[in-house]
Amino acid sequence: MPLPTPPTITAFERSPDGGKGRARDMRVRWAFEEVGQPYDVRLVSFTEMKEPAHRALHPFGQIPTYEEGDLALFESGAIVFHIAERHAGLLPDDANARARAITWMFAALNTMEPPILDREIAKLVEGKKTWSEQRLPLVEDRIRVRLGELSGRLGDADWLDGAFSAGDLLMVAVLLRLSGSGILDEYPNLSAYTARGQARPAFQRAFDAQLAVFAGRPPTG
Ligand code: GTB
Repeated sequence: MPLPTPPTITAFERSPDGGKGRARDMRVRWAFEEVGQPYDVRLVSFTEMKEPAHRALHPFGQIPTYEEGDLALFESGAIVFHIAERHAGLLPDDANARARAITWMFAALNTMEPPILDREIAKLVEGKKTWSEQRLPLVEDRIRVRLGELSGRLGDADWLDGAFSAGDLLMVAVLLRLSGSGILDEYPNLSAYTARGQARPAFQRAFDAQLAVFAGRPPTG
């Protein structure tokens, strides 16, 4: 019996961070690792991402995408949700607990990630503008508001709602975008929470797999 063909995702052929876990294929890789689903990776260049063949998979010309048989998906959150729905381990069986875990997935992507992304744009894209120095503290304070609220909700729990779920996976992936900023360190329970996520063997396998792509390659391209 031939083995079923694993799903294929796309990832950067060259990454600005050299594969240190920031690009959004990382959260998809992590979800696969959590549920024990093998996957293939097709690396795409920045040029290829904007070509019609890739845009047929991803209308915005980005990574990650997901292909399995005649199903093609884009959006890391939708892909993680798809994986979590089809395999045990990332969403609870109880209907209400499952709905709450899905709510945390949305909270990670719709409430926490936008101000964090705004900070990256403020630094990387707008960093040389004359007004950047005035704007950045405002952006960072908006992040602090959300982190304070999240920190209050998490309290001293290990995970956001009972057992580790796809909600935690996305939340940790989003919070990790603050690594090196010092902002997360202001919230010890959130620092400990992200460290707990990073310590999961599935996270480690995903991180190592993403990093391995870039071994010996320059970080951008
Ligand atoms: N909402 C979409 C999703 O969640 O899947 C966003 C997808 C997205 O932003 N993809 C980025 C992309 O393809 C890669 S993840 N960018 C190329 C383009 O738009 O042309 C963003 C990212 C990339 C690299 C780093 N890094 O190296 O630090 C961090 C984050």
